[in-house]
Amino acid sequence: MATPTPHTAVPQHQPKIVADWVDTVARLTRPDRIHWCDGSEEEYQGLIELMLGTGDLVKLNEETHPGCYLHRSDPTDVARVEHLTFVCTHHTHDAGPNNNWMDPVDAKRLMTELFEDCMKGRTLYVVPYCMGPIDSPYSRCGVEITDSAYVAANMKLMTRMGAAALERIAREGNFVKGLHSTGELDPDRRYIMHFPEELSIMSYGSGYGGNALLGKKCHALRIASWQARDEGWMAEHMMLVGVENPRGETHYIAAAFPSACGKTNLAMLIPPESMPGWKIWTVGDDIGWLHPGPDGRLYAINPEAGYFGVVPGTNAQTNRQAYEMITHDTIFTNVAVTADNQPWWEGLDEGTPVTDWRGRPYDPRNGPAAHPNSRFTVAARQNPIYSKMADAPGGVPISAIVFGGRRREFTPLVYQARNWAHGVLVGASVASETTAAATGKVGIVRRDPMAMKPFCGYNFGDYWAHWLSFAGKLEQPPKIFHVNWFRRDSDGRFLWPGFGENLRVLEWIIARCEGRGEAVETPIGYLPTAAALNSAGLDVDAAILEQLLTMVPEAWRKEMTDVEEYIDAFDERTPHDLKVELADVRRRLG
Ligand code: OXD
Ligand code: MN
Repeated sequence: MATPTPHTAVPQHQPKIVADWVDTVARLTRPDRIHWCDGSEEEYQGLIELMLGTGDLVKLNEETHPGCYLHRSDPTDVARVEHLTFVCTHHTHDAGPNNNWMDPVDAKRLMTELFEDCMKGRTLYVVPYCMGPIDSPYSRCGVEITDSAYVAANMKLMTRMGAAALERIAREGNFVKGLHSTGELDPDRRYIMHFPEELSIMSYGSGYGGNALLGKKCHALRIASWQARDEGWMAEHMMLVGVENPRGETHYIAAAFPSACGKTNLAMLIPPESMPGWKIWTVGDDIGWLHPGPDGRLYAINPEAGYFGVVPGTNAQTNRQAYEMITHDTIFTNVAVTADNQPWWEGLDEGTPVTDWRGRPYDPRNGPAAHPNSRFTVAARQNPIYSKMADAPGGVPISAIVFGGRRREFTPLVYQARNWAHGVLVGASVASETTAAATGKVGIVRRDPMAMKPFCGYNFGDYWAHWLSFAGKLEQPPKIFHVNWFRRDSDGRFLWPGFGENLRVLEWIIARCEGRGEAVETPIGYLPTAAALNSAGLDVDAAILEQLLTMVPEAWRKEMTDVEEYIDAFDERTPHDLKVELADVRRRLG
């Protein structure tokens, strides 16, 4: 006999397609209670109170940080788990060598066993959400079922969550299904499974953002990239920023950098004093959905409504907007605290930690006080430079796409691809040092095409073909660039000051988009001349600048051999045109 579902507080307009699924999940997971999230402030406060009661949250200093809370995660659950993340397609080649693959039938069997009865004694939260402005044709909805109040509260900050999303789902009749349980937080019983062919996700055993807030990486990148390929758009690991020049003209730039490589800082950049009149407007800091627009340009929306940013290093100099934004109404995860209960992290130039991220008395012998991947969750509207265009249903027109990685050697500060197809090769060639955003060794250079290695929901070979196809879909494609803020000298010191000074590079990029900006042609693309880069008030030696703007052929010959080896691993799925671009660069390099 079927187990009856427990008492359910249902909203008035409960779409049957969602209710039926909730019912099925409840029969499997057997929660004590079901809560349909309406997305209201009162509900958020209720979730906070509940977590203060259970000890899942600690209240921070109300005077200095009103509305701020600290969550300490399980110490084994602090980052994305790429080795436990799977794309489950009927044919293994559709997931590609860039993903871990499991047969969908086997994956379902494994996950069904894990989910069976797992919500006994817990509340099942139904979290309807919309990725993107609620009235945008480019937005897509999902429902996350979770047994974590922390996840429900974070989803409220990160997405357009609640009643309006549920109404849209009822109208459209479809949604991405995301099922999540923290399970026992046992690293040996932890899986993040994606079923792109049926637009669903099952995540078990982790409460960490990228594994558990299913709207973000799982839906808005892995599932959406698959949907985007089928529907003729792109879901990318890109921040989106409006750069306004002193004449009041704004260009929008999309930049794809791997995790923890400065997308949030670039999206909130503070112009240096020597560049008066420039303004920056944040559209998004992590994900961009890009669509060909009616005028032949590429338009972008940010599917998210909040930031889940890396905390360490944030201070009034590196990112004043973020620093101020997280002084109120913020959930911190895995930071340290001071004696008067203020949040503390490495790189904060004030205060002293007394308790580390694990809740132990701070002792430097135990490592950093805040976890290197400690995070803030905050609603985007708290950002003082949140773009008015971030809610525009049609998105913002993109002038330039910028790829970047964390490379200590030879990759120049900036260069421009010759054209769209060459730009796709530049994107496919991105490599970067690994960071604490995922479990595993930090600082190892790995290939991370388009910064999508952990997030592309299908075979990279097909993905590059999809990218190449946009040459025919756009009359005015964005210009494509590559940047590297992370070059170092032999003593490990950074050669480029970064942060606000990166605006000088954006200025050159914009000039190139407008058909200005002096450049020299090299085998890898166009590099700025030192004179073309605005250096008024810049504190960098001419010789260092020269080094940053030089292409070293021997290093690039080796680099392109590595790239070739990498893209060839995708066999017959690697598009011929990409190989042609690569051969062309190799020929130019001699
Ligand atoms: C993120 C990530 O959290 O890329 O944005 O890991
Ligand atoms: Mn990211």
